[in-house]
Amino acid sequence: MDYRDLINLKRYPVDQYGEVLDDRIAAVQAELTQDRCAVLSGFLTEEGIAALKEEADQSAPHAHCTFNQTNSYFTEDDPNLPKDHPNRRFYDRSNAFVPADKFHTTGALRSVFDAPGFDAFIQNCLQEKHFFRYADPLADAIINLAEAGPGFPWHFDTNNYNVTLAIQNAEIGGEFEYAPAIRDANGNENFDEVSRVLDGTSEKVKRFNLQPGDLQLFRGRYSLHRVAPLTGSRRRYVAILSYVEWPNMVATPERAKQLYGRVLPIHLERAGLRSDTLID
Ligand SMILES: O=C(O)CCC(=O)C(=O)O
Ligand SMILES: [Fe+2]
Repeated sequence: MDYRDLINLKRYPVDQYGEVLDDRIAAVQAELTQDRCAVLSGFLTEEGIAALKEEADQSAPHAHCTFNQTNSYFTEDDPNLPKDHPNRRFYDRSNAFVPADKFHTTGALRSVFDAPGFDAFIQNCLQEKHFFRYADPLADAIINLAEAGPGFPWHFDTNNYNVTLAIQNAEIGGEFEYAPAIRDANGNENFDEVSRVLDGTSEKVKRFNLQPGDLQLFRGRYSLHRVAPLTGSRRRYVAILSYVEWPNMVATPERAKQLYGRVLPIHLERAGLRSDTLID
């Protein structure tokens, strides 16, 4: 498909340097600084929304579904801590990813992701110096689908930022909720406020539903966030586009198996060559 039909280039002329694009980038940067979150509303055209929804519907049978229990830190239980410590509060999570290799290179999702100027635009918005596409053939551009259930419970991301494209909302629920910058890079975990968020009594929580066609940039390593539980028969669809700090990075074999249900030769070849796995 032609990206010019899918991306709202009047508002976000990613393929054309100039004043309009500079203004957009500056606005996104300001939002990110203020809130750790920026919503680029109406990033897709109506045709783009319809095409991505169609692609999500078609690819849904290929989703790899997992169910587990997780705390906000994706760590093991620590019986030495008090029972109500955030570390010990586990929530149900159900998750389904359609792996990247299930999407045609000429389909809607890849046509948006591969649009000229798209990567540079995102990099400029995020002001990231080291910025590469995730090189994992299962994971660089995926669709996350959620059916009625617990959503994605409160957590901190293991990666520095997320780039998501809203495709379809659930009938009820599925809002994005977050407490900006609730912990910091200096090891201040702020467990008291984290507990209040988990209890539903924090005043720091912001809440919104993205609309189909919105692009969201979010810094989630220090901002506790969740996708609220959802109900109804319509699935929630978001596309997740992944970038990392280093070239040639792929998931560990364990992670690929867990998230996508498969391991490719590239995961095994690269295993052991990396120092960490900072990608969710
Ligand atoms: O589905 C979303 O909107 C965001 C999910 C999320 O928090 C994540 O993938 O880390
Ligand atoms: Fe997250």
